[in-house]
Amino acid sequence: MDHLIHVLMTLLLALSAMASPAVVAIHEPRAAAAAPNQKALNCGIFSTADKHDFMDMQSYWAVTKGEMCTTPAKTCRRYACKNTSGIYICNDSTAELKLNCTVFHDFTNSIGGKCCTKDYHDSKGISGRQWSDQDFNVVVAYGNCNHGIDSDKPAPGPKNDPWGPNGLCEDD
Ligand SMILES: *[C@@H]1O[C@H](CO)[C@@H](O)[C@H](O)[C@H]1NC(C)=O
Ligand SMILES: *[C@@H]1O[C@H](CO)[C@@H](O)[C@H](O)[C@H]1NC(C)=O
Ligand SMILES: CC(=O)N[C@H]1CO[C@H](CO)[C@@H](O)[C@@H]1O
Repeated sequence: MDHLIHVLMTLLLALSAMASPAVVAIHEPRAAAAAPNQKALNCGIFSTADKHDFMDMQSYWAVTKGEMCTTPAKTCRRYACKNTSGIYICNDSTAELKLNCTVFHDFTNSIGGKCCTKDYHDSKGISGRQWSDQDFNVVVAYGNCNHGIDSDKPAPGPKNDPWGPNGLCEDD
């Protein structure tokens, strides 16, 4: 009996010794470059996207695919467009911006959660720019899907129609 207990104890110790390296590995710090953090958020500064079309794009745009998002220097690249709504990553730097698309999800979530919060029934427009601490920003705004992905910069509309076809951005 004593012998059996001894064997079992030894086996348990051996198993826990095998298990522990995996546990340690999970807690190891990530080696990759620092993930971008969010800085200032500007709401309603551009012609708007439609809230429903934005929500729809959120479910399939690049961030859902785990691919690399490559944005040329000094360019706003449109990563999704639906009817008259767009999602953009704008690289302010003179170098190409290449990051895993998944890092941008929190940026558009921030815009969707904090900008133009009024109910869709009362106001369907949404626009916003979420800045990062790494020389790029992410934008939800009006988009002309007939234009090339790098040819439009998000902007306010003309004085007589600043919000564009999707209407104004309003908060509760
Ligand atoms: C991007 O990140 C996701 C989630 O962490 C990961 O599954 C995917 O493999 C990464 N893609 C690349 C190209 O590294
Ligand atoms: C597309 O957007 C315009 C306004 O920008 C709207 O009048 C039209 O109904 C939309 N079409 C669809 C199919 O959602
Ligand atoms: C780094 C880069 O990949 N490209 C430029 C555009 O913005 C990025 C932010 O990651 C800057 O680092 C660049 O210099």
